[in-house]
Amino acid sequence: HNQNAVAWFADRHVAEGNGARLAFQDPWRSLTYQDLQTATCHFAGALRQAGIGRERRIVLLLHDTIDFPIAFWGAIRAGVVPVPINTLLTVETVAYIVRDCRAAAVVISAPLLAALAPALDDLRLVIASLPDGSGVMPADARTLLFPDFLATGSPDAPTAIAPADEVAFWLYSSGSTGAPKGVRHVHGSLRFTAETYGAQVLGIRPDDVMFSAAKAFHAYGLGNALTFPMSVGASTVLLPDRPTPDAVLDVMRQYNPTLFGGIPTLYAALLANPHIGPGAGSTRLRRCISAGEALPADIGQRWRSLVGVDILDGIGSTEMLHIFISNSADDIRYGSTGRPVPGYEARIVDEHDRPARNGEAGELVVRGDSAAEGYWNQRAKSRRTFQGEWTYTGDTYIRDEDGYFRFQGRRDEMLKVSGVWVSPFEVEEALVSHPAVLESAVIGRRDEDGLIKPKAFVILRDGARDEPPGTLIPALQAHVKERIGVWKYPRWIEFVDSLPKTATGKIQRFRLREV
Ligand code: 3SK
Repeated sequence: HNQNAVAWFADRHVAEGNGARLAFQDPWRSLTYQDLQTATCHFAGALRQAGIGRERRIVLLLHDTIDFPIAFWGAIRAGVVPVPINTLLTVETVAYIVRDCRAAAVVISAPLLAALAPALDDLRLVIASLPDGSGVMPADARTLLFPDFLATGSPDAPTAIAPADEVAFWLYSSGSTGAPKGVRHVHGSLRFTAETYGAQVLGIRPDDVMFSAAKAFHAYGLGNALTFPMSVGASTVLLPDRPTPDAVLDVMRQYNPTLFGGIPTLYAALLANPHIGPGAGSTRLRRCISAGEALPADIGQRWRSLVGVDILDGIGSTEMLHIFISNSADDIRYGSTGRPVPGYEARIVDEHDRPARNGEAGELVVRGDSAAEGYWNQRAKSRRTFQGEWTYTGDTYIRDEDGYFRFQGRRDEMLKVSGVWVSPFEVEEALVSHPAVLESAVIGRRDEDGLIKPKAFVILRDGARDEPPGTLIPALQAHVKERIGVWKYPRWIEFVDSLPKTATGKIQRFRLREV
């Protein structure tokens, strides 16, 4: 039978008589599984009509509205490869990606058009999505409004017959250095992540309502908001705007989601919000998950006591599509990333690829069937990352005596201080456990003798002050020494109002090193 992912994730529910179930809602519109099937058939037909054939790429530069799943699944239905990308990228990066993947068209949220227009110069077809699905005349001849584009496609467009191993979509992974890399994922990987993490850790059920503050263009958000709910015929609430704490709390109160996907920075900001309380405003919240970077223990514990729900912290990667190590509902150890998700294997290796002993830091490598096929046109990088069945993550981890994995930092961010490895993350975690600290980022800086020592950038909580003046820095240094060891304390502490982050909330330490 056809292993095109759209058959299992979308059409199956209609065939089983569940077409009337709600699949997606955004602030303006909602979509049942039947509506989704019809709209994606139109989208596939419209691509065909526009002469965009099998395996061509189309870039999705979309906010989270119901046009996102229509374009993503419509392309997959046609055998065309959707490439969702981050809506916050600079015009230069968008131009690079559009060229790199040789996009045949772009589907773009209309509010982004003006700023990103120079990146789209060479495209023949631009499909503009207005947030509320309404119509405004397009600016030029090659630009079509989303509904007008859909109308050009016959709803009888056939679904491309695809094996599970055919590339279905790409994501772009932006490391701390170098140009973003096109990560090519196959149809079968979507189902694998849904049947492993989605079913066994998130524990998603047909009656769930999911809300992912992490956006659908990111692998974490894509699983949370699109594939996991669709794997069981559940529904998703989409928030097109930036997930500020106030916007998130509004969604929680309005839609009462049962599941919530966030990232540590957002959980920290929500905890600092005066309106945070039981269920974070939802009367039905039953499970929260976190990824993107390691969740400091203190944030998990405070969330548990204020909101009344645990946060299951895990780690995934764009290359592995979703989370492969995680805490789970019956096995939570705050401060750790948990243990391998059933279906995945993980090990830690030293620089000679030998297994590290328990407690010894090394690179995390992982095996599981959702690994990407490779990077597009980046052979050397593909060979470093995808070695046989194992994917090298570039993250430094230790496994403790009880088998729990603990994040130490990116491989290239670990600090050797006085001959001993220091994890920037461990120092950051110690700092945020101080009541005055909201967030922190730690990098290595050379002292007057040219030796590397930790330096911290710190955002203070509202109301926290250096009072009496000059006392807070020594207090924070003493706190870190006491918690994690005297040699690990930050020799310099700089108070800042914000930290450089990726769109998904990961601290960009390399940008702090440039300051
Ligand atoms: O950063 C993560 O932990 C993550 C999780 C799921 C999917 C993708 C990523 C990068």
